Amino acid sequence: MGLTVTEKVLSTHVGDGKLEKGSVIGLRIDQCLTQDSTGTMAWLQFESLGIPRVKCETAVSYVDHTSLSFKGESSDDHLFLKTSAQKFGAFYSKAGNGVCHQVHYERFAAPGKTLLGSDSHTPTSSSLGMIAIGAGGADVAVAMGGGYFYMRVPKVMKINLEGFLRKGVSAKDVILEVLRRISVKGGVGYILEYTGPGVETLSIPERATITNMGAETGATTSIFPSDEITRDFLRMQGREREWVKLAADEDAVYDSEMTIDLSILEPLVAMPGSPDNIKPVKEVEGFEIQQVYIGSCTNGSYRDLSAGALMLEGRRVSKDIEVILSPGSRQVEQLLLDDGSYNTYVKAGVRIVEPGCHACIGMGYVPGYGHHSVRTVNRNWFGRGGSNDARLILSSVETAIASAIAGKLADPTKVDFDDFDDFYYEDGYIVDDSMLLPPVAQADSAKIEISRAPNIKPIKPQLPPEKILKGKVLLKVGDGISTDDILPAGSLTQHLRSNLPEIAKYTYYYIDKTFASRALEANGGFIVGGENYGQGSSREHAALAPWQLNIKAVIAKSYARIHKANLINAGVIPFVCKDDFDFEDEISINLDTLASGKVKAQNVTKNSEMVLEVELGERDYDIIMAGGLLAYTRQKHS
Ligand code: MIC
Ligand code: SF4
Repeated sequence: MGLTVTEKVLSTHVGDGKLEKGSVIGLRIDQCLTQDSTGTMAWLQFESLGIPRVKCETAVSYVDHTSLSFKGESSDDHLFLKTSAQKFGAFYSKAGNGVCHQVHYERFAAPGKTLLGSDSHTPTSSSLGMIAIGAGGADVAVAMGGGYFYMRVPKVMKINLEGFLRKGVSAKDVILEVLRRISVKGGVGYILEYTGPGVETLSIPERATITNMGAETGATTSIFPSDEITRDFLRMQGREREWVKLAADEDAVYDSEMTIDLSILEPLVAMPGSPDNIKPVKEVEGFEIQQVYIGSCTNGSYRDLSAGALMLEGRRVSKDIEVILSPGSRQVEQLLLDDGSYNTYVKAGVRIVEPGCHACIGMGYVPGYGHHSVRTVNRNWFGRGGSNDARLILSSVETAIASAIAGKLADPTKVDFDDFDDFYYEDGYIVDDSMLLPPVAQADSAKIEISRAPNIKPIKPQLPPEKILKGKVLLKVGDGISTDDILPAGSLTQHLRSNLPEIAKYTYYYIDKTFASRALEANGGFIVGGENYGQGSSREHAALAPWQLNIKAVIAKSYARIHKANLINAGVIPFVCKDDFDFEDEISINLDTLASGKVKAQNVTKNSEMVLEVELGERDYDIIMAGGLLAYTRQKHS
C-alpha cells in the first residue's frame, strides 16, 4: 500500500509508539519556534526543565506580536527572549524582522522535517512539505529540550486541486472555500493533504496562505508535496541544498477526500464572527466599510503584496476609508522597496507599518464602534481586533485592494491589472539575515545573564490534584468559545504575557468581567462549555490563567486540540459531558477512576449523579496526576 506525504514525513520521525491511526505517538521534532507573546512562558518553562542548551536542530525565538512595544513591559519581554535565546542556543529574530511564520518559511522550513511552534499558525511552513504543528509553550519547551511531542495519529484528508486560479481569485479564496465546505470544526483530527494537478499552479507563498489558514478548520496541520516549485523557492532563498522531493504514492490511501476546481472558484470573504461565515463577494458587494488592513502571516508575502501594488498602479485608495499595509517580513519589505511597489502604495494613499502582527492581534488600528474592517488576516471573532465592537471581514489581498479603491466591499475580478510575475525568479530574493541573530556558541553562552525585569514572574508550583474536586460552576458558556474569548489579546493584555497573576485577571474579560475575581474568591471551581471549546490561538495562557485562578476542571461538550493539550499540561482536567449544568451548581467529582476515562460526579445542588468522561492517554493521566507537564517532566528526569 502506498504512502501519503503525511505518512512519509511522520514515519521518519516516530520515536515512541506505532504509526497507526488513532494511536498516540511521540514525534521527534527537528525545529521549534516561539514568538514573543507565547515565548516568554515557553522559555520560562524550558528554563525550569534545567536543560542547559536546546537539543533540537534549530530553535528560533521571534518577536512580532508586540514589536511596537506599546508598553515598556514588552521591551522587557524582548530582552528576556533575546538573552534566553543566547543562553540556550537559539536564533533570535528581532522586532521588525517580521511575523514568525513568514520568516520561518523563508529562512528555515525544509521538506521532510518536523516543526513545533508555540503559535497555532505554525502549519504555514508545511507549505514546503514539512509537518509543522502548533502547540502550547510547555510542549514546545519539552521539544526544545529534545523530548518527543505526543499526539494522536491524525486521519488524512485528501484535497485534490484541479485547474488554475483566474485573475483576481487567489489562494485565500481556496482556503475560504475549504472553510465554507468543512467549517471551523471539519478539520479536527485530520491533516489536510493537498494533491492533484492544481498544486503545481501554486507558488510557495500561495501554498503558505492555504496551510496557514488550515488552522482555522481545527486541523492538526495541512501539507503540500515538495516539488520543483519548492526547489525554486529554496533556490531563491539561497537554500536549494535543503530540498528533497516528496510526493504521495499513486496508491496512497486517504481517510476522506474532496476536490476543488480552482478554475471555477470565485472571490470569497468570511463575514464577521467566524472564519467559516463565508459569502461570495458578489453577494456582499457594496457593503459599507471603514478600514482595509493588508498583511499578516496569511497574506504578507511578496507575491501577495506586489500583486496588490499592481492593482493600485495609477489608482488611489478611497478617501473615505483608511488603508494600512504591513509586510509579512523584512525580506518582503526590501523586495517591495526594490521593485518600486512601496512607492505605488505610498502614492496611492496607503499607510505603512513595519513587518509584524499589529492589527491582526489588536495591537493598533483598532476599528471604532460597529466599524467594518476588511482584513487579509485569518481570524475574525468578535473581540479579535482589539475591540468587541469591531466587525472584521476576511479576504484575499486582491479583494482587499479592490475594496480599498472602491471604499466599500468590491469584486477584484472587475479590476483590470497586470499579471504578477516574480521579478526575482532568475537572481533570487534579497537575503539579509542581519536582524536574525544566530545562536551564541556554547562556550560563550555560559557567561550570558538572562535579563528579568520585574514584570517577568516565575510560574507557581504545579501540585497534584485532590482526590475529590469540589466547587461551583463559576461560568457557563456556549459553543465555539475561542481562546480569544477566554483570554483576550490586544493591548489590554499583550504586555502581561510573562505575568500570570496579572494576566489571569483578564480571564473571560469580555464575557464576564467578574469571573476572575469570583474564581479567586471561591478558590477555584469549574467552567462549563459547549462544542469545540478553546478553538483558535494556541495561547496556553487561556489554560494557565484559569489554572492560576485555581479552576480545577472544565466540563465541555468537545474541545479544540491545542487547548485540550494545554489544559492537561496545566493540570486542569478537560472533562466531556453532554448533560447540562447550571451556573452556580455545586459539583463534586471523584477522581478515583480517572485512569479509566470515566469518573462519577455529583451535582450537589440538584441532588443528581452523572458520569463525566475524559479522553486521556496514559501519559496525559500521569501529567494530570503530577499536577502538570512541568511537574511531570521534572519527576521523570529526577
Ligand atoms: C493568534 O493569531 O491568535 C496568535 C496571537 O498568533 C496566537 C498566539 C498567541 O496568543 O500569542 C496563535 O495563533 O497561537
Ligand atoms: Fe501574528 Fe496574526 Fe499571524 Fe497570529 S495570525 S501570528 S497574530 S499575524
